[in-house]
Amino acid sequence: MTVRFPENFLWGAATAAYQIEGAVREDGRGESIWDRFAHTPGKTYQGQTGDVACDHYHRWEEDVALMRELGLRGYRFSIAWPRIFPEGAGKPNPKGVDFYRRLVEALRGAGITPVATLYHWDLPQALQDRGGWPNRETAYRFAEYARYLFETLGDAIPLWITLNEPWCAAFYGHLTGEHAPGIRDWRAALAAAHHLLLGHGLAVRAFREVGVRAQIGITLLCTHFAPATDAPEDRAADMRYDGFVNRWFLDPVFLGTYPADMVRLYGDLLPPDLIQPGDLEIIATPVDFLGVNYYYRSRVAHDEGAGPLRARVVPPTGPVTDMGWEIYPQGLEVLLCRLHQTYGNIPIYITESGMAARDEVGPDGQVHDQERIDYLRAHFRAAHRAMAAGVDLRGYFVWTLMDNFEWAYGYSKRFGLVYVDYDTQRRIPKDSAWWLREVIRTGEMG
Ligand code: JSK
Repeated sequence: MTVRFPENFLWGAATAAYQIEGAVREDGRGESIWDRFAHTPGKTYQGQTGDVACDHYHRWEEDVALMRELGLRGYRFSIAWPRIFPEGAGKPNPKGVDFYRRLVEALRGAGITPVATLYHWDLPQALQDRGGWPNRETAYRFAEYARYLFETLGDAIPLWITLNEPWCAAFYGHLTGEHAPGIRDWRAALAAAHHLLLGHGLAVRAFREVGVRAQIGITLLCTHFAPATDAPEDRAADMRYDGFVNRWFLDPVFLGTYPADMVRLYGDLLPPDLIQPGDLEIIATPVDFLGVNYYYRSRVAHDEGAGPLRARVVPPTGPVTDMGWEIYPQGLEVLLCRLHQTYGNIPIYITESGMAARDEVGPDGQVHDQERIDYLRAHFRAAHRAMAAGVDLRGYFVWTLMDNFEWAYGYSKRFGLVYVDYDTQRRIPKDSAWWLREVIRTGEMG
């Protein structure tokens, strides 16, 4: 069956500042929690850091030219808060703003729609020193930073995203400690999650107040969960995991409530003064679209010993990526249809979807990543089925434009459409990049 996407479908690729830019001490950039975390021994693969990464801060012109050559229609990047406000607040740093202004102008000149994420995990360390996301004040600092960018770059960027994957920022950052700032505490994680959402809502309000002629949304990790078996206790565990990862963020943004089952489950992990009167109204300030990051399915089993969730993820049985993540395209269709049913007919962009593979440059100088092509094709088809079922899907951004710093995994995981040789910074488009170019050009994938 031929699958055809609409003419104006926004096909693109995504990146994030700390994962590609490097130049961490240039032009007045302040320290971020990821600089501090990556430079702490034992936190990342082989102690790797984003100090240089893909050197995109210096090579952005070449990178925009590459995107144009690949026929991308959209480019999702993130703005590094510590480049704009090196101390988190106070006086903005004009050189930081200039970098993103030049990038946005170059993208528009190349016919590529810029999509900017305001927070992709690189909190200014100065704000961490004052308590970070578990401190309510951080939400207000975020809204001030956001407002400044709306005033300076607002109309030049058609799509704005407040937060990327607040689940990861809150729970990898403050519960498992796998990400910056490396805290391990349920209360801190839940406080961080609430203040991230509050910061989101305040930023959306600032966007409306400034009157930016553009659209704004939030990007949430939407994982497809399924019970490990049909047993009632596994089904209940599956519900809890879904509440933990998906509903805890979707419900407040789109329904204006935290899920009651999870509020009960968390009990006194949620102190009475955390969620203040009016917070949920702010968080539920209407957005223009939802960004969905979809990677895999997790199957969940009841586990009485597994903390407050009493649930654990069981190892996948099907095919997996180099991250060990199950390849399950069907989950994307189910998820999109469920979002549509539960939260209404909201415009959706897939803001991340992709896979890590053990890519290598072959003797012919090319990178033959057939498994990534297969992965993308299957997921594009799943997205298309959801559209046929009525989901208002407007675009699809592959994670990621080029191999980059994959957080705790350092440079050991390659998700890129473009291969990066870190010794020379040479970019080599993989077969998947050329394949995607044809999909974009024709709107079909045979
Ligand atoms: C890739 C984490 C942002 C960008 C990329 C996916 C990820 C994820 C994605 C969690 C998850 C799904 C949560 C529930 C339960 C535990 C980055 N995204 N990326 N990294 N992590 N599961 N255990 N197996 O680099 O910067 O689901 O998972």
